[in-house]
Amino acid sequence: MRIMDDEQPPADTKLTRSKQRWASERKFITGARVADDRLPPGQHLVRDWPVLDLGRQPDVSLDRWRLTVKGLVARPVTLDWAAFLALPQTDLRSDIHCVTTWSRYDNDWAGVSTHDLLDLVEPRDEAAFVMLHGYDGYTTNVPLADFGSPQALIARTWQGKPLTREHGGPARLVIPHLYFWKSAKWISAIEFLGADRPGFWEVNGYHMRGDPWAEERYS
Ligand SMILES: Nc1nc2c(c(=O)[nH]1)N[C@H]1C(S)=C(S)[C@@H](COP(=O)(O)O)O[C@H]1N2
Ligand SMILES: [Mo]
Repeated sequence: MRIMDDEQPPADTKLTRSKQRWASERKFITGARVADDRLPPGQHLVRDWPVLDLGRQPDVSLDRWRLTVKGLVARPVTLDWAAFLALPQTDLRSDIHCVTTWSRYDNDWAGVSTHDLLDLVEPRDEAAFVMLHGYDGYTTNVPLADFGSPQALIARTWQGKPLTREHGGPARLVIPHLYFWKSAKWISAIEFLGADRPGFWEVNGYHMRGDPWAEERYS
């Protein structure tokens, strides 16, 4: 299929409308203190792994896959799959917390840590935020400090197997200490910015940072 990197995803869908309504009603906000040190407030545990996206799951073959790193960096780069695999590979285990209230513990990921990616491209001093772009046209923004968390990586496997297309394969971002909408599936570009800019859900009422322990669900 065609890679829809420059096309905006449709904002007027049933999912987008109900999630906009949740934001205006501040649905799922408990105001509770942390239930335990692992499960954030308002979350419940699941054992399966739900699929959530805008309903377009791009089919990006490995030979056409590219990851572009651009913006306020000393050494912008476009990686193909071989170049991505040639970078240091890291194993990380983490929990998932989705803003729709499910959490899933003990996900084993392998891929390139954002720390190693930052070493490669060297963000300029002015860089303070990152915009993530997906092959489906999705965007989401995070502070640079969160992007560079030691737990964050561009994952290509989950539980030892290649990430499936529905979960964002060939490669997706994982930033486990933020709500999972910040973890862009089918990642196509990483853009370093001086000033924060809202991505897809952030335009639609969702938080610019998205810390689950602070219940930063909505803006
Ligand atoms: N490219 C892209 N990434 C995305 C999304 C999307 O629609 N497109 N949805 C986000 C949301 S809202 C969630 S909760 C997680 C879901 O990831 P999963 O389907 O692997 O559980 O992906 C996030 N990353
Ligand atoms: Mo989500």
